[in-house]
Amino acid sequence: MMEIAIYDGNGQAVYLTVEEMVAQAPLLLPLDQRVPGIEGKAFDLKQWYFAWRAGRDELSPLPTYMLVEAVDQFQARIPWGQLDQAVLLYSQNGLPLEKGFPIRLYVPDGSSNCLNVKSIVRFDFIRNDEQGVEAEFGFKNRISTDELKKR
Ligand SMILES: Nc1nc2c(c(=O)[nH]1)N[C@H]1C(S)=C(S)[C@@H](COP(=O)(O)O)O[C@H]1N2
Ligand SMILES: [Mo]
Repeated sequence: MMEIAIYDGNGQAVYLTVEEMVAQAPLLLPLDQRVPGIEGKAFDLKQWYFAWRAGRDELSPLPTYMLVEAVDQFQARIPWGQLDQAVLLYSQNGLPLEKGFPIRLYVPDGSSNCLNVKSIVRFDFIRNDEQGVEAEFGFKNRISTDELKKR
C-alpha cells in the first residue's frame, strides 16, 4: 500500500494512504469544476489541510509554502496564496490514477501548469520568512548543464 508522507513544520512525518486522505476531506468535487476539460474525482487541498490539522497546534501560523515531491523526484514549492483553488486528483474512470498515482496536484491559480505535480509521495507545509518568492519546480538535486560541462 502506497503511503504519502506529510510534514507540517515539526519535522515529524505522518503517513497516510490516499483513502485516508479522501476520508478526511470535507469537500470532494469533480476535477472539471476547477480544471475544465479534465475528468476525475478530486478534493479541495486547503479544506483537507485544515480538517487534517484540526485539533493539533491550532495556534501555529499558516504555512507560507507547500512543497510537494513525486516518486520521480520532481518537486514544486508553491506559495500558500496560490493554493486557494488547488485540488488533489485521486481517481479517474472509477479507478486509482493510471497517470499520477497515488495522487496528483492541480493548481488552477498557479503561475504554471508545471506545478500540477503527478505521483506525489511527500507534502511539506513550510513556514518561513521569505518574501515575494515565486513558485519553483523541477527535479530534485538536478545538476545543471553548466555543471555537467565542467566535469
Ligand atoms: N511527477 C511529475 N509531475 C509533473 C512533471 C514531472 O516531470 N514529474 N512534469 C510537470 C510539468 S513540467 C508539466 S507541464 C505537467 C504536464 O502535465 P501532463 O502530463 O498532464 O500534460 O506535469 C507536471 N507534473
Ligand atoms: Mo511543464
